[in-house]
Amino acid sequence: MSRVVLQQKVLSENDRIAAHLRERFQQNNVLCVNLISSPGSGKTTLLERTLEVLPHDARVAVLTGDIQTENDAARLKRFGFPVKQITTGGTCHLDARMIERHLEDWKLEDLDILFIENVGNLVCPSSYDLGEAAKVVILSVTEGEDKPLRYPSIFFKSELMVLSKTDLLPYVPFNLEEAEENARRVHPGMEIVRVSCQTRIGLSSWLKWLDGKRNAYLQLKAEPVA
Ligand SMILES: Nc1nc2c(ncn2[C@@H]2O[C@H](COP(=O)(O)OP(=O)(O)O)[C@@H](O)[C@H]2O)c(=O)[nH]1
Ligand SMILES: [Mg+2]
Repeated sequence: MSRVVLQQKVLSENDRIAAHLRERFQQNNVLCVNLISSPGSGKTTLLERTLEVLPHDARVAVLTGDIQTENDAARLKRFGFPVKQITTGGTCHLDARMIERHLEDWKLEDLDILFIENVGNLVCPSSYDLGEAAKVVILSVTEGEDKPLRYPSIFFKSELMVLSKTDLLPYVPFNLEEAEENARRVHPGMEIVRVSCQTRIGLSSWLKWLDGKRNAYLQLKAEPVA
């Protein structure tokens, strides 16, 4: 079997499992958000800042992916919500089967939101549907304004871009407007929030987006299919 044919087979098997996951998320009213970025752009930190402001009885869980360590799960478990590490052992993305397997002993009916922190990479995660309701791409101000042009697929597929680490703007040559323009060239109308997890400025825009997304998701479900 040629490499291309094999890759197509793997992807279509992934799509089949992802479609089943999406159906299960919908049946159980779980909003699933897939966070994607380069390594170190601030995915785990954004989740820490999010979990710390949620009420203790919020029905939220996190699956966090990494090639090697359990460090991110340890950081996120401190907030008392269910968290599981998915260690891929070398694979540069999460796939739908990994999500399915790690959800086995959680009851979806007990959840309102499932966050997935993907493996740090702007290329491979964009090809693997995880059954999420939305992909969110995080771009930090230390990475350069041209990332959306260099990795268009993930910026096109993500509903929201979080421009992170904005507290560092005085120290790095990064043009926010240009980065946003590049993102919207690839994905016209893309939603964008500017956030610093250090000063917490902009976090409310992210939380507002999340809240709006959850409401829209529930509403969409309530509407009968024509
Ligand atoms: N200055 C600053 N540093 C940040 C911010 N968010 C994350 N970091 C730092 O960036 C590094 C990588 O963050 P992390 O959340 O682990 O990135 P991940 O690999 O995408 O999960 C850590 O040292 C964080 O403390 C921010 O808003 N401002
Ligand atoms: Mg992380």
